[in-house]
Amino acid sequence: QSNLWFTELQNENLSIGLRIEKTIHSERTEFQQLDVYQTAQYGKLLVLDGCVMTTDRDEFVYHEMLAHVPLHTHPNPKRVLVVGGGDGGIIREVIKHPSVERAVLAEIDGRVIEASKTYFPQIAAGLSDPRVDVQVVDGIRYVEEHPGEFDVILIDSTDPVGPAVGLFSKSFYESVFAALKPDGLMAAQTESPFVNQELIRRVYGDVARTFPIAKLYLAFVPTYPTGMWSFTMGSKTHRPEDVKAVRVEDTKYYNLGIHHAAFALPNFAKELV
Ligand code: AG3
Repeated sequence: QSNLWFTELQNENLSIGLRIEKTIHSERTEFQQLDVYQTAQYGKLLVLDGCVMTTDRDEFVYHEMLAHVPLHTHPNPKRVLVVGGGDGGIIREVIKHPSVERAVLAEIDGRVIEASKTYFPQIAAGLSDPRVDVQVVDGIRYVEEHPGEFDVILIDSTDPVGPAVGLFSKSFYESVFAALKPDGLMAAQTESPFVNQELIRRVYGDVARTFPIAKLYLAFVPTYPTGMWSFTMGSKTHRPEDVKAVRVEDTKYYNLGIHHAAFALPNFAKELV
């Protein structure tokens, strides 16, 4: 076996290591460093600027939880926007919902989309669905230019450094609010409650000042920093606790019990909201 290891330095005191069988792809795009590795433990691994984006074996947790929790909270989601998410994993879950008529992907880096189609075909599969409109654009501008259009907006960003900083700002959540219909809702990935407390506190506060309903929920993603991952939902009218039944059965993590359990916060995380 090889003695090559991929290490993500998650902060100055913490890292995750994965044994690499081979480097599959490596390039500097216009926006970021993009690498694909074959790992021994988790299958193929997609890395942007040194950070784990997704792996073949654990991608389902994050993609299902960022898509199905908000989509089930909306009684009839027809038009959905995904900001970021160029690998296509969120789109794949979104189009499992029969009510969805159109799903737009607004990804700034077209190379991420291409790399995913080439190396992660089972994650990127949904990108060629006729209901999906793939736009290689700045998601912030796209949201600003489409007021009142969407039932659900999902923000599948990288960490709040580099190209994604603007996706964690109060002004962005305000444009997301404006881009939603009168009963629309949004969800964003918001990092780990073990190591990103300040970020979660600030983002939750900004979302709660923008939307009448704000919620934090959690899932276990093995390859992200600490494994405990948070998502922040902002909703104009619909409440996640009112969900009575699941409309999509073809899932490996999400189900009705998980939908409700995800909003139960440990005491240390309650203090962040
Ligand atoms: N979005 C990235 C989540 C952040 C991971 N952070 C990290 N590894 N430091 C994932 C994109 C998947 N569609």
